[in-house]
Amino acid sequence: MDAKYYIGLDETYGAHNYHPLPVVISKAKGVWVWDVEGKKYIDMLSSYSAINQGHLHPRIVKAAKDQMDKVTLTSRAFCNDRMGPFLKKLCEVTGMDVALPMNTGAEAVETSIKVARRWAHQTKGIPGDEGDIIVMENNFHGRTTTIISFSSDPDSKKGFGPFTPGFTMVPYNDVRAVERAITPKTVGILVEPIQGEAGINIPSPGYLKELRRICDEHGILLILDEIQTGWARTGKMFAFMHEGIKPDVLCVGKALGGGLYPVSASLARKDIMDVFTPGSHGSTFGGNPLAAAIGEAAIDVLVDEKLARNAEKMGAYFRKRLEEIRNPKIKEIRQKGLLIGVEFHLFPSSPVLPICERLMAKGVLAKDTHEKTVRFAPPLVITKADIDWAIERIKPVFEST
Ligand code: IF1
Repeated sequence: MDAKYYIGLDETYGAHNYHPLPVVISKAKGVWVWDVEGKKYIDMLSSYSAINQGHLHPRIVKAAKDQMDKVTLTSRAFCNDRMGPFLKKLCEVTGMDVALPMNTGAEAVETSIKVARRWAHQTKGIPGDEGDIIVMENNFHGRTTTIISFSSDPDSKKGFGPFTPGFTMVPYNDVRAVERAITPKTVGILVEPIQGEAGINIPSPGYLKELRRICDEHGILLILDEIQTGWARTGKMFAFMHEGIKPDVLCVGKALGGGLYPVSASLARKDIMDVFTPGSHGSTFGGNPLAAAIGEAAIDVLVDEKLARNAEKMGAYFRKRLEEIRNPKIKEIRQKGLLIGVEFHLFPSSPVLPICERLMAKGVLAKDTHEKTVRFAPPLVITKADIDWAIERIKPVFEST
């Protein structure tokens, strides 16, 4: 069966909520994927940073297989022998006190919103239906009804109302705007350390530190969404570690599942998380033994293989190689570790999608973001030789754009 056959099935039987590049992947290993016709590509997206450890990392696959022979699901009606060790490791690697395991990123964000609101209700006396969370323009935190309620992207929202109130939007990377937006009803600030979907939008150095200061001064919570920036992607285990600060609430997901399974969590200071009581929040699958075994192995690989350090080194090398490409239509390269955006001047006359299609034809899988930026976020196990292989193919495409 060729690619057309599978794409036809998707189009006939699937909802039309995506416009994927027309490549049908049937096999993967490390930084490489193969399509149904056997053509090899380098994966420069890593499923939006969910495969930082590389496809089918043997240690994570083994952990999953071993666990599948024991027990995979207990629900939280009972305890299991994998969740505790997993949560302990999760707290140690993030520096947070306690964790609440969920499955998808959106659930981790929802959990964080709920814990922050209830904390403000109980400790600050803000009435239960009046708490306000400050969010940023061009944010991306997921797809639930509440989360899209505070999106500034009309595509994500149109027709999906009524929306959840309780969010105030300010421009990203604008400390003064945050200060101006604070009222006695403010619960906290929800922010991505780098805005992924907005086009690899890197704030000024010190931004998170300033937000930390504001939160301390006003007694409100700093809620960081590190679902995309976490797990070594930017050259540190978490992006907040670049600024020597700590959040009050932290959302993690994506690569915590090692590319095998959806595993996410909301982590917080103990006194904050204590507002959750039995019955107030939960998930059938959150913290299940299979997820916990995979999550533990996913963390072990990141730590033991020093993937943060590799992301830092390979990110700098990738950037240097991209900077060698000469084309006045390249407006800017934004890079932190192996989260890289190359913005073109082309938009709005033409979006960068055709560039990604031409890269695909050459064997490089990358995805555009917001029509003017090509994003590169390869698995963090990438080597110099892999980057050279990619650059050899990226260069002619970028030069002739
Ligand atoms: C899709 C984007 C990336 C995220 C941050 C929470 C979530 C995400 C910072 C929700 C998810 C994904 C969703 C995916 C595409 C992808 C994405 F383009 F949409 F914005 F990475 F850049 N916080 N991001 O980036 O996590 O519930 O999906 O597990 O197709 O919607 P989720």
